[in-house]
Amino acid sequence: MADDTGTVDAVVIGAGFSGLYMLHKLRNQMGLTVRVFEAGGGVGGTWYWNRYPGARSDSDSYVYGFTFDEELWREWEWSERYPEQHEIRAYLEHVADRFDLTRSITFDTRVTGATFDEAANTWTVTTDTGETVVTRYVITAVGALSSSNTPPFPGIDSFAGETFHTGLWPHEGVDFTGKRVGIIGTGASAVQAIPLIAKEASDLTVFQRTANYIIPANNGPVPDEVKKARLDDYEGIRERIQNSYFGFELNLLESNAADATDEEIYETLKPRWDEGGFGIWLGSYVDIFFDDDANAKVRNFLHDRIREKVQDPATAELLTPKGYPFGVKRNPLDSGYFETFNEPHVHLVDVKSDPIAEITPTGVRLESGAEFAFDAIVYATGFDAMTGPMNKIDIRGRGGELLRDKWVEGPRTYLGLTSAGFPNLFTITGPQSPSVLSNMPVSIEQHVDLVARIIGDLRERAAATIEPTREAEDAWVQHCQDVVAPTLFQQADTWYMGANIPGKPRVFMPNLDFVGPYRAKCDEVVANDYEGFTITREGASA
Ligand code: N01
Repeated sequence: MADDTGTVDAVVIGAGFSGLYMLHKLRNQMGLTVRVFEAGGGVGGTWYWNRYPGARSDSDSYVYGFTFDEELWREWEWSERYPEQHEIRAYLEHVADRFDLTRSITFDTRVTGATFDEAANTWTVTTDTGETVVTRYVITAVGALSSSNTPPFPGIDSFAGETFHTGLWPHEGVDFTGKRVGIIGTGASAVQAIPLIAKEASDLTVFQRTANYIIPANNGPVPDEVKKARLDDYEGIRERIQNSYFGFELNLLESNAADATDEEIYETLKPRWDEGGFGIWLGSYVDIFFDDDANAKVRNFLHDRIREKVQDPATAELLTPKGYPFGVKRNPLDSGYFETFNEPHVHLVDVKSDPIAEITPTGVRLESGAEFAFDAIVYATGFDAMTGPMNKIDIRGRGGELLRDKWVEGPRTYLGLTSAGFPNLFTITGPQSPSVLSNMPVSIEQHVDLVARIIGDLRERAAATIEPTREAEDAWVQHCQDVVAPTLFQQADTWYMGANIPGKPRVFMPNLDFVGPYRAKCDEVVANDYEGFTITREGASA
């Protein structure tokens, strides 16, 4: 199929990590014609939109990039332990240039719909700029956290000052110097932004609904000898992260917190705390994910650290998470978050006990009647995660079924990559894959490689479509529930559970098989001649 007729082999939605690599794979390596549509004005996805102060990845930079090309991996040098937003965007621009990707990407264009034509076995993709493209394959590379959530507070449009959402930050930046700022939310975005906004604002009020377990990032330059050792170990690092639990070089301990004395707990956790990063979470005792008593031992350690950092006991108490286990809500990493609350111009307001009633022309009013006046309000209120970006698009499969209708009780997929009744539609790091429970670039590479493999096989067989059977899908949905059931993950109100969006079904959305075993499962499906899938030939129906 040719590029210039409105007909292509594949349409990719999104030009972040996933979309860029998918384009490279399909167009450069396999020779397909591909159109990529990207809502932003440049490449980067998450890193195009999330430009709030302090935005950086919580993954160590040496594993926060592509590994599919050794030269690319070697030639890009990150400046710090964690890559900062500008740097990640520059990296992705470099990737786009290096592989000549931009010419196949249409920017400032949002895909509004994709409809499957059962007679032709093609998809018709429409955009908000009025384009229509017919294609054999649709790959959603829309990201799990790209549909920003601003709670529908009454009066939200009445505020006379400036408002910002962390996930849609102005490109030119924001100067808060001398301003009275209110920030709603204390998730990973807020935890990064608050210390920096506090440096500029004359007065900063933080509205907290749920205190988070927050771990030091311990960011800084990486010593030269560490950099060199990593450069010498490309194959090893790649192999280890691909077969790991979470896409990092972190392994859960074989020993249990339940069996450990308080001293042993301290000796195990303190070096991980000092090291910073996810080691205290994803490289710690395995039983903290299953056993609340074991989990409580780690919680106690973390509570002590908060009391060490926050001077005012009442504020420390409010910043201490309660009512849910450690590690089942995404832990933010911080650089001076707790210490910021020692500043006299920074105030913490508990909106769990006294929720926000409305946004007023001058600021925020709580249910108790307490009022706060601001020059600017920052919504650090997160995203309609995982299913949100997919559900924004009118994706119609066989019989005109809308994907969002099919998913009304929660996502239904096979392997988190495909959905029955939606042939040749692939969802990179979609719900029910490890996705957000992993270091994303690792899972993205795995899914992109898998999709390319599937499409290559289909073309070799001159097949028209692939889609999962309802039985395989039902079994996968059940499997995802079975894996999470014995864990503590479902006890907390998290965006993993859809709990941050009023009315969203309460379903644990990621897959908890872990990165390595999930990869092995996908490989097994392919090796078993696409077990669980139906493959049709041209002219045949499923
Ligand atoms: O969003 P969040 P985020 N009234 O959903 C609060 C990734 N990320 O943008 O916890 C009052 O975590 C809400 O309260 P509660 C990362 O995976 C990565 O910070 O629901 N408050 C919460 O405090 C992360 O997990 C990186 O009770 C309300 C906050 O808003 C994910 O993105 C950096 C409210 C939202 O926190 C999302 O993080 C940043 C209401 N009505 C983000 N509604 C890096 O790797 C919501 N809240 C660097």
